[in-house]
Amino acid sequence: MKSKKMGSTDNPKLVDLARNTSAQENQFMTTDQGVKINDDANSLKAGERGSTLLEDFILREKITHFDHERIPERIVHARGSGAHGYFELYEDLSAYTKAGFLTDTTRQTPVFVRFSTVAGSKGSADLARDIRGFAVKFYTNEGIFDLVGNNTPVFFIQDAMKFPDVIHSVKPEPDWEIPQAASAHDTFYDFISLATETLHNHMWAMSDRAIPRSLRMMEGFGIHTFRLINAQGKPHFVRFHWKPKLGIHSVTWEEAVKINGADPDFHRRDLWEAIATGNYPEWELGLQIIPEEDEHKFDFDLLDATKLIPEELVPVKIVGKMTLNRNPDNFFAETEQVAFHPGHIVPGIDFTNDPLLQGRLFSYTDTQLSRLGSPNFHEIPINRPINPVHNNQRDAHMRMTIDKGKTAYFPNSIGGGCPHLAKMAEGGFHTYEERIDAKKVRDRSKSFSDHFSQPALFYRSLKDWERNHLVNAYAFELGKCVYDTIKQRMLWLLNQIDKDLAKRVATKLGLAIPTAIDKPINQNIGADADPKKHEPGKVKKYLEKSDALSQEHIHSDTIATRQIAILAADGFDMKSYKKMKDYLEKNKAVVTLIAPHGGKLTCNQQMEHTVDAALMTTESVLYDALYIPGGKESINALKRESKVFKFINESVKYCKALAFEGEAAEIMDMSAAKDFKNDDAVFINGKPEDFARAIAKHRNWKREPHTVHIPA
Ligand code: HDD
Repeated sequence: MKSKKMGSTDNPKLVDLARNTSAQENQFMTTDQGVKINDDANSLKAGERGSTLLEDFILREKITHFDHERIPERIVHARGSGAHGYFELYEDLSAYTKAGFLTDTTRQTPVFVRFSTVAGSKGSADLARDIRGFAVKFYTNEGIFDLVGNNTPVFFIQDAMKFPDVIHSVKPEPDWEIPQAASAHDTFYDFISLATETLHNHMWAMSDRAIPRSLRMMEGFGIHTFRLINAQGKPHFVRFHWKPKLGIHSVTWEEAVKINGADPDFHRRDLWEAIATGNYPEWELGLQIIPEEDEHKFDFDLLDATKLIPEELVPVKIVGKMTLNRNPDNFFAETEQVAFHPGHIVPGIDFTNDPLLQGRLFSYTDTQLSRLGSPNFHEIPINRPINPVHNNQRDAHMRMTIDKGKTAYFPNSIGGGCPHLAKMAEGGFHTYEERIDAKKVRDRSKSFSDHFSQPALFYRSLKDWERNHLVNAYAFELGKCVYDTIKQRMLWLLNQIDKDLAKRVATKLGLAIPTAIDKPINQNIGADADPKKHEPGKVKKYLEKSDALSQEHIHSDTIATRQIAILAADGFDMKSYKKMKDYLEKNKAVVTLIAPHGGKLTCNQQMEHTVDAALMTTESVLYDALYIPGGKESINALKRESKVFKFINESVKYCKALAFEGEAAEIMDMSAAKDFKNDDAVFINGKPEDFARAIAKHRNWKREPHTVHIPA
């Protein structure tokens, strides 16, 4: 493996993008036609107070361009954040695939990643309860491979035919365009309670996975079963996983709501700042590889995107690592114009008959035509491969390439038969020759009809704190619905999944669980299909639980990039402050000095310290932990600030690590923290390393049941 890490100068994709970048330094301002401009503030007029002249080409050009600056936002995943990086392979996988980026361990393959929420508009807030998109574009030497996944291992529906329905149901309701970036409304629950295949992914959406602490702290999944094909043509089924090196962490729903107000760009900022400060996010690539002969050995269908393959049944083989080490230069040019497509595959990877994947293969090119405006979207710098492109596709809007020669057809003799075809041995793509002997039907396999076993497995596998959050999420979301019939249908379904879950949600809703419902609940089926054939079956317990489904399963002991709030006022104790700050910063945490006022603070050693944020400009929910150094004068000043108590109480309530030094104990005694002196993550005159250890654990969830009385 290459030891040197791919940086900005040797990343072939970044070198390729540099061909199109433009910097303004020391340049004259010109029109789009290159004419130098000497007044950019005043239009051309018939006299100082006269009307503007149509002749003013500078004004016309500027306004015309502005008028057309917007393109349609993505129909789903409109809100997103992107970054560049590279992928490196740990071991040669040629036993399974001939894809170069999965066989050549000396290569580093450039990637561009876009994370997104699904339902909200481009300008919506980052902490919506939602699935996160996790789309990776690999610029391989053999062409582009896009792994267009999510942060959950399953999807809402089994067949692409229902995609417009599930999306229409979750998007704002069409009459009043409410609610924005939220699933908590009637149309969504109307749909999902009638289409029971949605229940598994929905349960992930109700879990903490849907409110990540950071885009850098979530898993990614390719979801569908794909095929790997080796050089001998032998296939294996595969599912792709991304495992974050920082562990999987979330905020609570109450925090999410507050963060959306305090910093709607919380995730975008976090990703950007981590990369800008050299704390490069990393994920390991994992593969679940299944021999073709094992296709039917599971209690579920590998082609069903609403089912995961428990890691206990097929372990995830870690094969490589992705590092994101460069922010985009221009959001629109890169993050907005990037066009992913699950149909962008390279030799060595192939599709399966998963009916959801099959439909996606149509949708993604189609959507770029209206979003980016032309079949030439592959020429947009962020989308073009790093290897050469030659074919007989020609013309259309905004064609950039100037194709030379007389021929644009194949076969030809005038052009010497070029571009010529590649044999398989020369890297020509060859579709896996799957044997098919079937009737053409509009139907779904009965092997897709188990809709309850995996949501039940998911619920059983969560830790107590995760289950509590999930129950609250259901209660919140259903509580926002207006129609009792919808809530009851959901309760009835939850009861099929897990009695404890249904009971707890019902209690919070103040509703009884119905013993029967008056509507058929599975409307997946076509009019002629036999409803009996498609009725969701009872819960099967093929596995008691899967530890991998709990967020506790990936740990990290680092505090790098963790945001630590230090509250202080003039006269704070320099010695203890410095000791803590130095330790945290040495371990790459981000320390923010917050004070009742902006400008400078003077410590008890009469030194000046720059205030990073005035109390009024920031909120505790934006930080991972809180530290208050001693110093009599400082503590007396902090006692007069109600926001200080908001900081402490919220930090206690949301189970964060807190440290108090010297006189700060007096403030602690005036706050909700006073009842938590023996808490594992609360420190009075504690050691910085113990505080750091508690921060690395993210939260002390054991505290949570004891914080219900805190009105934060
Ligand atoms: Fe999709 C975008 C992920 C099913 C149709 N999808 C989109 C993006 C992600 C996913 C991450 C954003 C890519 C970006 O950042 O630009 N979609 C998924 C996953 C699915 C899935 C993991 C199921 C396993 N999608 C799916 C279906 C259809 C679509 C079944 C249609 C039949 N998806 C689209 C789209 C989008 C899109 C409308 C909107 C913008 C775009 O494609 O480029 O075509």
